[in-house]
Amino acid sequence: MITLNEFIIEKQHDFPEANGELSSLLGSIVLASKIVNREINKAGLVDIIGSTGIENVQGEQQQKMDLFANDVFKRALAARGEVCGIASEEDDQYVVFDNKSGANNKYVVLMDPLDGSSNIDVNVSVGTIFSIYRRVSQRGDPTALEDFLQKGNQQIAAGYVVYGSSSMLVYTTGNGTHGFTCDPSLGEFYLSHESIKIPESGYIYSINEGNYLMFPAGIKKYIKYCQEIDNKTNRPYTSRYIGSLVADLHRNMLKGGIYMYPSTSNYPKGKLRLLYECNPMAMIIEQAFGSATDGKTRILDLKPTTLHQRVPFICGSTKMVEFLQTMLS
Ligand code: P6P
Repeated sequence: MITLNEFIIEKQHDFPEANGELSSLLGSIVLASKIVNREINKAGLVDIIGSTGIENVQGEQQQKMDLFANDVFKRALAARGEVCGIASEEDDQYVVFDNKSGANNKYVVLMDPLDGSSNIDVNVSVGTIFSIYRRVSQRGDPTALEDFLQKGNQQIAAGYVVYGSSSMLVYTTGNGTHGFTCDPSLGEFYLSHESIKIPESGYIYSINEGNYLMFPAGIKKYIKYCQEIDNKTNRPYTSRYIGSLVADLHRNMLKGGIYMYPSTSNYPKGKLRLLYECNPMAMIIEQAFGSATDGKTRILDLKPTTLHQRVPFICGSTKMVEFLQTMLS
């Protein structure tokens, strides 16, 4: 039974030049996720569910838990002192740590502190998503927007926490994707899924079919394909969609499947955010031998232009993603 912190330290030795800063940064994320996990597990008992009545930069109703999680992760990252800046789904602008030590730090973190938070009130799994880069601006200078607008293929680490029937932290530093399950009696994450490999194909498709009439023709064609009787299984595919990206992607990564959030008339560029949802999830899924595209281009190769930009997002089992793309071209 190896703990997450032991695993992080052990894997640090994979990077000869590592001097513990990334391990320390990951440790602050682990600490914050334990605090958020504790509050989510008793959300119905304390005044922390429901909306704040404030609309966030995304134009969505900010949930009380969104603000709580955002604050916990930012304070944990600031306290550990390894980052020079943070960008969050919940904040319009990125946060700069410009005190003397902050300006000398070499990492930036982008995060969706609580994805799918509207599900909390009905006890459906939610998640945290994070992405870590080395800054490109000069150490000692103020953190710059360019530090955050890097291609996803420049990430040095990415991960998510799924607060579900059990809570898991799944992350990669580019040497495979590994999963850790929280033992609530100890509040400790233990290695439970080393080197996750998504089945190269599967029979689960995840999409909000309520938007069917708004989908591009190729997506409609693929959904109809999934609903035909498959000659191997003699049944149609299974539709599984719970409206929580982390939970939907986590299930599909373990069982095989495809998640789609294409462009619609409500979201002409897609709904999901490139920097702190699609890029980290794409790195995680690719390190588990899956694929992630916007329907044409590999997600990790997209050049970001704005902090909160949205992209169409298709990810999961490689053969399923590749087959869908033949219907989109
Ligand atoms: P819809 C949650 O708000 C989220 O960002 C993802 O977690 C989820 O997959 C998607 O949006 C759900 O969106 O439009 O289907 O409710």
